[in-house]
Amino acid sequence: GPPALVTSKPSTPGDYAAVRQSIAALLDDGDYDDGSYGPVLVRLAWHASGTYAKKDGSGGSNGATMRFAPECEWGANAGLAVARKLLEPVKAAHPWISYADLWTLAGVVAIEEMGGPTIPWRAGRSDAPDGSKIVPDGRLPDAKQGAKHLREVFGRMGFDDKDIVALSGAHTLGRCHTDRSGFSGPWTNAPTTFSNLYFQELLNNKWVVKKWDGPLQYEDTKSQSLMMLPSDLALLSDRSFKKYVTQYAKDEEAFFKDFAVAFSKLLELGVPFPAKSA
Ligand code: DDH
Repeated sequence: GPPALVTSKPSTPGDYAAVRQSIAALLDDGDYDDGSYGPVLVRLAWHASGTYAKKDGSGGSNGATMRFAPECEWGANAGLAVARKLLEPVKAAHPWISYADLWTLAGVVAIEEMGGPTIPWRAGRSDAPDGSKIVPDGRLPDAKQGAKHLREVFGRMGFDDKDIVALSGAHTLGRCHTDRSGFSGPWTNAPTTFSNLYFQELLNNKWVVKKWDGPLQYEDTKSQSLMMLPSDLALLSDRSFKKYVTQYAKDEEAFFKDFAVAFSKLLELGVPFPAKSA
């Protein structure tokens, strides 16, 4: 039947399987991008979480503050209104789930539905009443920068080199949009399948500066249809990063395992889960 029927099926509070089903039913749309909303939902989960700072516990997915200005208007979040709007019928059908849990769960379901690993996910996030806890703009990574910047941004969240490379493998999904980031094109030829293809393309192609009016980005010399951001190429030019790129290009199982751990951790940064009893 039509997805709307699935989406509007009411559920009992705590029935996350029902929410997962509603999200999964929304993913495919032949008229959107490469045929799936999966990639943009993954990006929403990541940007909702990637504002975290370990030193003071600020930012992170708890609160779902991207509902409010100025966070929803940050340049880095351009295009994510598509993902937030897509999830509104899911929220309406399951009003007991918080936006913060819904956005992170949607990223998890999208990855699993696109063939990726099972991502450990638990509920427990609540929604902030307003934007008073929005952190300063500028915490998400800048695609124009290199290895030092990546270590600063991801180190602030508590991630190491291996985590940075594993998480960057999410660029096997989706594409850049000129009307969102200014960049253009996909990283792989299978942007709606979660795989280690990003690392293979990164390693096995020759990347040259794309000649165009837009911001500095790279294209492969063979097909000239794939892209890399300056920040993606930093994973090749830095010796410590490159070690993991090489490993993940060869060993998809290792990538899936490390990605699942790192992505799950990302989505839980700063979330006040009740302490486990001993
Ligand atoms: Fe990313 N990303 N990302 N990214 N990202 C873009 C798209 C997508 C950077 C910049 C961009 C991660 C890390 C980085 C996804 C997931 C993740 C775009 C294009 C830019 C620019 C946006 C647009 O025009 O629509 C930079 C810089 C970094 C970094 O320095 C490490 C991480 C860690 C993830 C993750 O999910 C764990 C996904 C998915 C997309 C595709 C979105 C879409 O709509 O398609």
